[in-house]
Amino acid sequence: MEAPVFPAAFGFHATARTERHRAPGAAFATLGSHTDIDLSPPGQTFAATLVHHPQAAPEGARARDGDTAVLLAGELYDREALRSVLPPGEEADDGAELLLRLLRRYGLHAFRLLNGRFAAVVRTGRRVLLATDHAGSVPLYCRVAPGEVRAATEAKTLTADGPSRGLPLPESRRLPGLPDVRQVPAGTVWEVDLESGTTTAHPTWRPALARRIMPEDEAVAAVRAALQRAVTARVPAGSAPLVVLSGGIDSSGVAACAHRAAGALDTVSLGTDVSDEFPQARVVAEHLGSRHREITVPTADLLEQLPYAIWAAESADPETIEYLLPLVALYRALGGPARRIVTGYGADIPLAGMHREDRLPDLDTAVAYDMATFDGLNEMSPVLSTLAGHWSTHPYWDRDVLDLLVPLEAGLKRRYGRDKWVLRAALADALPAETVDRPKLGVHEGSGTTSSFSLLLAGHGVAETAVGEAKRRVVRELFDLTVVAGRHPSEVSTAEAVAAVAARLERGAA
Ligand code: IOT
Ligand code: MG
Repeated sequence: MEAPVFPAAFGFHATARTERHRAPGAAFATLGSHTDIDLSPPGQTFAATLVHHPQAAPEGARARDGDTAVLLAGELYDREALRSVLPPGEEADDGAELLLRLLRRYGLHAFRLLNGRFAAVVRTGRRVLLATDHAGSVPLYCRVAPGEVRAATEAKTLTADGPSRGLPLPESRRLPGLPDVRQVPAGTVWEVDLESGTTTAHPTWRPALARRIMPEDEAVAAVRAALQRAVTARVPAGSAPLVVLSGGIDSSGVAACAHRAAGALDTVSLGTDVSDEFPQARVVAEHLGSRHREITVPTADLLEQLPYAIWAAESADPETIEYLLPLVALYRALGGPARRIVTGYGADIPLAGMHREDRLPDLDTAVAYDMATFDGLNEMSPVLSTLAGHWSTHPYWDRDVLDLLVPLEAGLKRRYGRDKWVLRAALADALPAETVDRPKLGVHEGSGTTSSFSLLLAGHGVAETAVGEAKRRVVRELFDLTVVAGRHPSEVSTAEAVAAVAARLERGAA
């Protein structure tokens, strides 16, 4: 079976209760149609609002069998393998139904089998399972109290609520300003006893800590094959995917694989009035014969979209937000019908691409650190694009690609004076030589975001040494307004937040 263009659901807000209850309406940042579903057992509640593409089939996001009901936002990439383990006659094509049958066979260990981009809630008898994919790429938040579990793919939908009755939960990220809302960690199933609220964590995936030695040619062939497989699983046959293309090795590699999988390709590049990488992206677009677009967003407009990026990512981490801002601006500027977008995001993490020197110990320190700290940053949240109606997916963070890339010994990542050597070598036949040899430029650099944000702060009198702290405060302020207080980002101004933070810093300094 071919992959559909859109998953059955982009997200959800779900309520499980030991009593009857009418769930409140949810205000998602995700753009789409809402479908209310009711999977309640007699006298109790298991109900949800799904948010989905208007032409998607939201029935695919729910399934039920006896006292077990499943809710699934997002998609699975190893569907064929998953189907192959089910007894004949029990195969299900996809989505929630497939998950339900796997749960029947493996219990909650079914989640250890999944390679996907999803968040799931399962109600089975008196237990509720809350599950994330290996990367936590679809954020999943919850509020747990005795007799009630509420879970949602956007934290902001859990704030409009009555008195606080939060329970202590296993180790998890708290959100600033939302004391009762917890984020289910990446690669984890939380098993909640609905009556008591007692919660047990079951890890389902962790990044490799050991490193693996491989002959050059073997590593190169494995990387090529794994990346192609991951991209193919994300590209529906018969329709051209859209690759967001900077012209760097990561996105160009994804574009080459996507072209190979789909036979046709659309690409788009973002630039600002300050800087762009248009010539580099054009080289790749011409080489692959993609239908290519260039979109220029003025820097001032880009910075005014900070509230949108924070509202979507639900993260107050200033560095991550700076990476995500140009992408959110690009998704919002696309216009036209909703698209399936494939990105090169995430390649820098297992390959230490943000790391710029030659020493292998430092390279592996960067990989180990980044793989230990990505959780909760939400840098791959689908909301970054679904806020404009588009579904995005990240082949470098495919579970099998990560399981290959992370453990490669550092000398394969940095070799012959090249960064990301193994990836460059894997793509040498598929891309122009100048693309394969091009050094790394971060998205925040290529689009001038970092310097424009710094300049805006300097323009408000923030001293150079205080710029980092000022950015942290501006991002937090915008988080409080959009995520915690629930203001729409169109009503929130970056310039005002910057002015307020600059004034406070000045008073503090005086
Ligand atoms: P970067 O690698 O520059 O960009 C990520 C993806 O965004 C690219 O692969 C490409 O698909 C898209 N993109 C970037 N620039 C443009 C553009 N001008 N036009 C169109 N598409 C573009 C940061 C970064 O530098 O992104 N991302 C790191 C990870 C951040 C660190 N996170 C962490 N330690 N947890 C990454 O791995 O991608
Ligand atoms: Mg990159």
